[in-house]
Amino acid sequence: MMKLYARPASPFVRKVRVAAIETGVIEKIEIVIAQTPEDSHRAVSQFNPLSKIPVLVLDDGTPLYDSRVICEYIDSMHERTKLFPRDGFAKWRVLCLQALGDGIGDAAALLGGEIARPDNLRSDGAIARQWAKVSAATEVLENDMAQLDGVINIGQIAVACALGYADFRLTTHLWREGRPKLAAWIAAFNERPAMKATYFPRPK
Ligand SMILES: N[C@@H](CCC(=O)N[C@@H](CS)C(=O)NCC(=O)O)C(=O)O
Repeated sequence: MMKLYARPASPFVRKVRVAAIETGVIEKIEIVIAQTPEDSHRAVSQFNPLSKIPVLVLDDGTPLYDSRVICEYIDSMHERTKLFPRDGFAKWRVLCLQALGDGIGDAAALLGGEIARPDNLRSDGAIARQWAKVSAATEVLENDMAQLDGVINIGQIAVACALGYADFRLTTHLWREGRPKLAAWIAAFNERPAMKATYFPRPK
């Protein structure tokens, strides 16, 4: 079995898990979930000098990171419809959509972290900068929903996992306002069994 090093509420881990479920490769993966950042560091720093999850350790011990590389590796291991289009311009569009989705995830994580800092250390400028990224990215999607059309691909998965993470992480900055089409799209996408199987609720 390959081993996927994970944390419970990471959009990037979720992306890998959704890709693995959608392609059937999940059967070959054991998921190792660290409950604290310290446990995660202990588990993955030997495999990834950046000490970030997800890391996929192959059967021969080779570690792969980050989520983009892992998802593309997973996509090489099955014969179903490919999540990464192989050729033509569709490939670049899907990779760019993945980058947009991952960027929303990065910005939501930084935004959540900044909001959680003590009053005297929190930077309104940093909050505004990260929120502007989430807001602009969701606006670009809202204004051209055709980007999300077509058979399931890694770009759609990245966007869905990032928006799910924003729902989980942010209580004061809500991306759904003014984004009704994107909200409807994710409601439908969330019905996929792979999204349901990897859902994590907002903490009480
Ligand atoms: N670009 C990376 C991002 C991974 C990432 O940001 N992981 C976070 C958790 S969501 C992490 O492990 N952070 C711990 C740290 O930075 O020390 C990917 O796509 O996998």
